[in-house]
Amino acid sequence: MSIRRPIVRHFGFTIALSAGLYVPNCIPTEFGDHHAARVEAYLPTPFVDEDARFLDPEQSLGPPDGRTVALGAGSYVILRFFREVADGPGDDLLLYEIGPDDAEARVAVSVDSDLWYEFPDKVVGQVTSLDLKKAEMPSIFFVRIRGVDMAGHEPGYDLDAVEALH
Ligand SMILES: [Ca+2]
Ligand SMILES: [Ca+2]
Repeated sequence: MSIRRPIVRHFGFTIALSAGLYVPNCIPTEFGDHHAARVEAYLPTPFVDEDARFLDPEQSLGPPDGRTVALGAGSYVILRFFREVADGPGDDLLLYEIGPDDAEARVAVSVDSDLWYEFPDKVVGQVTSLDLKKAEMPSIFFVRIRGVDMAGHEPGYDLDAVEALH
């Protein structure tokens, strides 16, 4: 094992970036990041106080932690993984939602954030798993989650995290 590797692992992307080692779309899987790592785009729920704490899309990054962004009707968030998420055996993505309100959302995936595949079934419930096989994409980098209703006190689908299983 080289000397550099444990340093990069320990300090994560900050060191990788400052050292000029970061190449887009080429983060090695050894970084082990299994969760959405960046907010690529976000449209808040219309007509809701933009300062409301549940309108912070960064609450949907990283592992599930109980903190969420509320995706009401008309809103969406596009999240990016820092590594390629492959269509492996069985389901490939998990969405974590919090709330007893049965809020629903629509999920789409993309490798380039240009061409999207939106899954035909709305997601609902605390944990939803999705199989990229349906998208007919060998791998993806981006996941888009669209709110479709205003259920609950924090209106819409309360997204906590998105996890890659492979
Ligand atoms: Ca799969
Ligand atoms: Ca969260």
